[in-house]
Amino acid sequence: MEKRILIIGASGQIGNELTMYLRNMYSNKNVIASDLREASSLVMESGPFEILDAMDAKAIEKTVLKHNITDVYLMAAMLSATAEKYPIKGWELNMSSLFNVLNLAKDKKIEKVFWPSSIAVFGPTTPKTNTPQGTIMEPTTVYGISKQTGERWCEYYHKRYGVDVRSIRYPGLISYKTPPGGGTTDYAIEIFHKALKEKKYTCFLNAQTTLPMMFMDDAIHATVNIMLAPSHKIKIRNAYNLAALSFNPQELAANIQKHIPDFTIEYKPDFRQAIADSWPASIDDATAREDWGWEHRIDLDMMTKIMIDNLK
Ligand code: AKB
Repeated sequence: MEKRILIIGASGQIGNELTMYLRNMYSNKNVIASDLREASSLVMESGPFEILDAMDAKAIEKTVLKHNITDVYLMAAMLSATAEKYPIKGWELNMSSLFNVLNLAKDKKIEKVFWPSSIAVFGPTTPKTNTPQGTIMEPTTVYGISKQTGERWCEYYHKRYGVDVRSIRYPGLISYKTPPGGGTTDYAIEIFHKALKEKKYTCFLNAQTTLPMMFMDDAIHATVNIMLAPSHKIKIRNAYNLAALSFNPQELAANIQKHIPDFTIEYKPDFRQAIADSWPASIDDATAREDWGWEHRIDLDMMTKIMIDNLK
C-alpha cells in the first residue's frame, strides 16, 4: 500500500527538514505537512499543508481520514527551556499530543507512529558519560519528565495494543535551515549566527558544559531509517539512544575560530545551566547501531564547516 504521511509540527526545526526529505522520498502529494502556524515557503509551496493543533484529537483524526494517512510523525513539542517557564502547558502539550496519535494507531486508523524522545529523559543520577540504553532515569525537568513518561506509554501501547511506534532520544540538533525553539542546546546554533554577524557571542552555558549533539542531516537519516526498518528489528519500543558528537561551548568556539579567527566568546550561565548539568555528556548508542544499523556521518569539523558555509 502507498505510504501517506502526516507530519505534525512541520514548521519546527526538525519538522521542516523532515517534510522536505520525505517529500523527496514519497512524492510531494503523499506527505501532508501540518502545524499551528504556516511553515517555511518551501514546505508551503511544495505540497499539501493543514493548519492543525496537536492537542485537538478530533482535528487530527479528521485530517488522518481526509488524507488516508498511514504514518504519523509527531514532531510538535515544547522543549526544555520553554517548558521550565510553562510547566503545565509543556506537560499538557507533550502528553496530549502523544495520546492523540497513539490512540489513532490503537484504533487502527493509522499504521505507524514516530515520536521523538530526548536525552532529557536522563537526570543527575544517571551515569554521565557513555550513558547506557537502559539505566537510571530520574529527570528533573518538565520536558524530561514528559519524555520519560511518553516513552513508557509508547512501550505500553506497543505491548498491550500492538501499536507500531518507534522513537529516538535525540541529542541537541544543529541546523542552519530552521531556527530551534526553546531548547537548552540552542546555544550551539546561536553561536554560529552571532559569530558570523558580530564576531562575538555570550553563551548561556558555561565553557565546560559537554552535551551530546548531532547535525540535522544525521538526525533526519536516523528518523527515516528507524521508520523504514522491519518491525522485528525494532526491539526497543520506548526509545533508542542515539549519538554522534559530544562537545562543550569552549571546544565549539575553538572550532569556529579556525574559520573566524577574531571570534570571541564569553560565558553568562542562566537558568539553562541547571538543565544542562542534569543531562549526560555522552551517550552509548550501541543498541541502535546493532538493531537497525544506525550510524552517523557528520563529525564536529564537518558540522562547523557546513554551518559556516551555509549561514555566510
Ligand atoms: C532541548 O535542548 O530541549 C532539546 C533536546 C535535547 O531535546 N534540544
